[in-house]
Amino acid sequence: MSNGNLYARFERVFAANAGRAAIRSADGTSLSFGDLAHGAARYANALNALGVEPGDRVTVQVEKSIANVLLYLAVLKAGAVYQPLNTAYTTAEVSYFVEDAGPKLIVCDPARQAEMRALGDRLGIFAVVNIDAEGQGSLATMAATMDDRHETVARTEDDLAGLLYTSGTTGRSKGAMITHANLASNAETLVELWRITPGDTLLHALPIFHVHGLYVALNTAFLSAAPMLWFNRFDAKAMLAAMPEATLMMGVPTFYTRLLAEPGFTKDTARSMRLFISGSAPLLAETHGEFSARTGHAILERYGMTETGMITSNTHDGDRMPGTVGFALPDVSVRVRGEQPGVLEVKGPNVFKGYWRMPEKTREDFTTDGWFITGDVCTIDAQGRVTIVGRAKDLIISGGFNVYPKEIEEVLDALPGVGESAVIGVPHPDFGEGVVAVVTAKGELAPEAEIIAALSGSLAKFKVPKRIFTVDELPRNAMGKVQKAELRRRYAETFAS
Ligand code: MCA
Ligand code: AMP
Repeated sequence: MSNGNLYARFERVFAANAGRAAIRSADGTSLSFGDLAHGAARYANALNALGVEPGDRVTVQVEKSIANVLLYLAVLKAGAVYQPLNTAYTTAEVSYFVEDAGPKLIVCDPARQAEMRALGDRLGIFAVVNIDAEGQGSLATMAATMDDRHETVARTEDDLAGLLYTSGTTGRSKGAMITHANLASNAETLVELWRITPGDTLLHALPIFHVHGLYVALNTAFLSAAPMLWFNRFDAKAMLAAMPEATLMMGVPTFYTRLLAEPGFTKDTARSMRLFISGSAPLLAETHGEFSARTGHAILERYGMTETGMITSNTHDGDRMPGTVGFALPDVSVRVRGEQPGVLEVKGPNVFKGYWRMPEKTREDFTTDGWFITGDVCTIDAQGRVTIVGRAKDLIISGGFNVYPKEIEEVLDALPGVGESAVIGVPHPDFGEGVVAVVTAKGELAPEAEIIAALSGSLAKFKVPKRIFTVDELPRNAMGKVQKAELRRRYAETFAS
């Protein structure tokens, strides 16, 4: 039987393209596909030397770097389970994810080594090593001394490749168990659908701790042998400078609004580009229109989730309709039961295996006939075109990052002087939605800036409300439920530019 390990597919591509450039970054670093294979092997040997065995989780919270890519590949190659964490997460947030996942190894930034070692000691985790923003650190040093041959571990397609945490509207964050087959099917489908070939060059500026930058971008580039121009973070001017050498870009809507804000961004800048893809948050029809007027390119919008990878996409050759997310991918099925609009349900080889050690939560999020319930409220037209019209889940998406109001409200409510709170998302010119909190006072309430500072101690920066408003009372309906729609109306102009 052939090896179901996703890395085994990459390995074949890397071998066939060994001499070609795979990743180039602005600082002059350049790796061929052969270098990727050797680097992944060295890191995999380092993981093994640190005691990592097939099925073990490896928690990774490091700044984006090419070394981080090698680590991702190595975890797959070693048959272990990759658990990436947003670099913005505070130690308090990371503790939960680590405790829940029970990894064999933590890879962190050197600045967090002492904290993570202490956490590791508390949880009985054997090894804590590091990689910094330049790709240096104890793990990198160790990998450099390792053999560059390593036999890719055999995995079945149903074995876990990744454990990606997503928060929920209620309760604790859940680890989505992603299999090798989930990743392989989704990446293969996208390569075909978006016509990605070795002749493409992908601008990669997304973080690689979430599905978009990690699985959608990296896996499709590796499977298709498309080289990447590498950016450790998104910077509109740097993207413009590199764009004439690229053909393909993937980004969240904020990338596109920031590019449009650059007067130097013209049709000429985009002359070699073949395809711009957007996802993770709604792309405003206005942005789509402005982009096409400026560059002549219709942005292709697609839709997905951590639990499912990509679900729908506009087509490569047909209309790319602003405001819609296109059609179910060829091997994916979607439905809305009952009246439209309704909650979209999805089935297919892309759908995850369930939530890590949470069979109850898994059952709740699947229908009895096995469809995953997305929580996105959609319409599906007669041709099968999907439009997202709302969310059944109380979720804010800010610059492509998910913020769950309940989590912020709980932290706010625990602050002295706060009576109760409601956290909402309102239109934001840069982030699409901006996080706003509305609170009532109980006794003496600290000034807005102090509340924001207090929240920043325990919550990732992107979750912290950009504004906090105080009211005498929160608006409630007859059932006593806070009327968030009313609050969103009231504070709609908060970030109006
Ligand atoms: C940074 N800040 C943010 C955000 N990012 N605040 C709210 N929302 C954000 N997304 C904070 C910073 O900490 C800083 O705070 C201030 O805002 C301004 O930072 P700035 O320098 O403008 O930010 P940046 O570093 O340029 O980052 C903006 C960004 C980044 C490039 C848009 O957020 C980003 O890379 N987003 C991509 C997210 C993504 O990959 N999502 C995919 C999820 P202060 O000034 O106070 O220090 S996967 C997914 O959703 C599914 C599966 C799918 O379909 O893809
Ligand atoms: P995550 O939990 O980070 O994987 O985020 C998944 C959620 O992002 C989906 O359930 C949608 O609500 C949202 N999302 C992803 N792509 C799009 C899109 N193109 N338009 C609107 N919402 C999107």
